[in-house]
Amino acid sequence: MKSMVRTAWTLALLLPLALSAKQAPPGDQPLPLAGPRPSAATVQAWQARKFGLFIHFGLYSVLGGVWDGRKITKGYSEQIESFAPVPIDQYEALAKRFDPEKFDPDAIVALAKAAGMKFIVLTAKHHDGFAMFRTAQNRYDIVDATPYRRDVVKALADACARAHMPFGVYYSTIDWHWMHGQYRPDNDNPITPAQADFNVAQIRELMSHYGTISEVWFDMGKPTPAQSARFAHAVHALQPQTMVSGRVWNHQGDFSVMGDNREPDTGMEEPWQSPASMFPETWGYRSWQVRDDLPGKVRENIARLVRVVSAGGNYILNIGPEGDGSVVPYEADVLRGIGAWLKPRGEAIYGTQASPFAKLDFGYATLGAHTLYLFVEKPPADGVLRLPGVVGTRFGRGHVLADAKAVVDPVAVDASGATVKVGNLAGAGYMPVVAIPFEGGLHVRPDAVAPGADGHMQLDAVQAEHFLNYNGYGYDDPPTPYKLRWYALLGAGDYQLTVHYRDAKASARIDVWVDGHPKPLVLPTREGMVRLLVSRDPHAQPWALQLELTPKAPFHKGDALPATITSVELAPFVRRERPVAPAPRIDARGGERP
Ligand code: H79
Repeated sequence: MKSMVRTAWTLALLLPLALSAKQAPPGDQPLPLAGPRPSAATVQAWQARKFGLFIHFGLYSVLGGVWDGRKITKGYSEQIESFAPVPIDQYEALAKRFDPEKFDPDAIVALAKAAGMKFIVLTAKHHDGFAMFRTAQNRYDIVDATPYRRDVVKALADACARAHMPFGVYYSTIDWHWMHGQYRPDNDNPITPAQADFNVAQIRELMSHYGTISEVWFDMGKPTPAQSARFAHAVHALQPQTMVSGRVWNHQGDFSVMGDNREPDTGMEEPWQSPASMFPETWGYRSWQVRDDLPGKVRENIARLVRVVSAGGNYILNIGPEGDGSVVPYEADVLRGIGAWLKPRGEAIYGTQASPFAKLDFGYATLGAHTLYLFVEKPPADGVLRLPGVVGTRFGRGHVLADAKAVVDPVAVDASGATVKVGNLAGAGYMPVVAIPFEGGLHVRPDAVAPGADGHMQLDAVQAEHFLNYNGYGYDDPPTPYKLRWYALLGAGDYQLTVHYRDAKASARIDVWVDGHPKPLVLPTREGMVRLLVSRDPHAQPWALQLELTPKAPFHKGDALPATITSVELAPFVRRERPVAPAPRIDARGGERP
């Protein structure tokens, strides 16, 4: 069953078309966001950071993926308690051996800086329920239960404050200590009312004693919508500017989180983050992990960082320190390797916007205020980088970052877009970055669908840009589409629009947006088609009609399209005036004149 759910989830990501309204739990409507929330300026600053350090450190680090002399290969090593499984009393007894004398918060902050990372998130409490901070809720914490007796969250929070490094905490809402080992393989446990109270009490501690918390990385469990809202509110009530992760579930977060080691493949309008581990098999320290090909690991993470940033997200890369608190040398080397690449190329990453291009055959792009950055993953044989859809943009002369010798020709623009020829990039290192300044705006026309010879046009769901809601009812709940967008090469005029759909909810209502103007549409049956007369806006961009389908406004975060849209047809609508036939003129002889 679990693998079926997972397959469905993967398919849903690969094939947004497979998403359908019927996958959402029946009758559940996401709660609107209430109470104080981070300001637009906070969200912008959070988004601008782009690259951060995740640290999985806890009692499990002592075991390093080994129990009873066996390498535990199943599950992540931070979850060894459930996967070995380790008898609860023996797991809890690990606290007496937990003495991370080599944990050096200032050195960790310095390492993050050397990697070019702009924020740090530490596991304050993972699923094992062991608090890496002093809690008054029980004695299962690093101060009360270990010989170390020091508050690691506090030590790292203070080191971050000294270095002006934003600091956040990971907090799992499940707790095997509390739940006495009710393990579920996907950690989608319901949260009891008493445990929710316990969580809120610990969240208050974390939000009260550790200075400014940049984000709370809630994870796992299957809280009710009301519990998710309560957890988010517990954070915001004390620190309204703290960003809450989408894994508080039920669309109550301030940013969306992709699956572990996952990236989105569709457009994102929300702030979002992609969480990554050094090796997909574990986040916590695994002593027997094979760590080879250091340069390959550095390149893999540069590529992931670039992909995520070019899609508009933040990349948070994890290290798993050993039980004595030391950072695994290989992992430190990976971070320093990324930093060596990033330092001279930072302007292409930090503070940039997502790529304006849906796809580039040579690699990726990001957008600065006055500069387009091109990341050349696969240098074309002819050295020509093609930028489809660019129109009416005044480019300056480009250059290659960190390589003063590489020659970049002037940008040429023609009907199919812009091209720029780049000289030999052999000296520019891995993933060369070409920076091309522009004046005013950069104008890119997205892919548009052309009509057939009769002016009739069919827009299939596969051709649409899909916008998805993430972090719904738990880790295995697939993302749901809330917007489809197409561009159609149609001129001014009126069009008969036909929406084909299936799996519609009862009395489903959507809005059909043409050139930014909505028109309501009711989907009358469970499956079928429905027509609407629409007009192009003569003041909109003349080159194409923009069509969007959304839930009926006002819709809020988490609402999904109430049906699976399969296609939309557009046909020119000619107003047939009832022909006023000229009265036949009768000649004198009674015959009609021609
Ligand atoms: O803290 C890390 C994980 O321990 C936590 N999220 C990240 C940041 C997490 N807990 N549960 N899950 C993620 C969801 C379950 C994921 C699974 Fe698996 C991955 C189920 C199957 C593959 C874990 C690994 C269980 C079996 C293998």
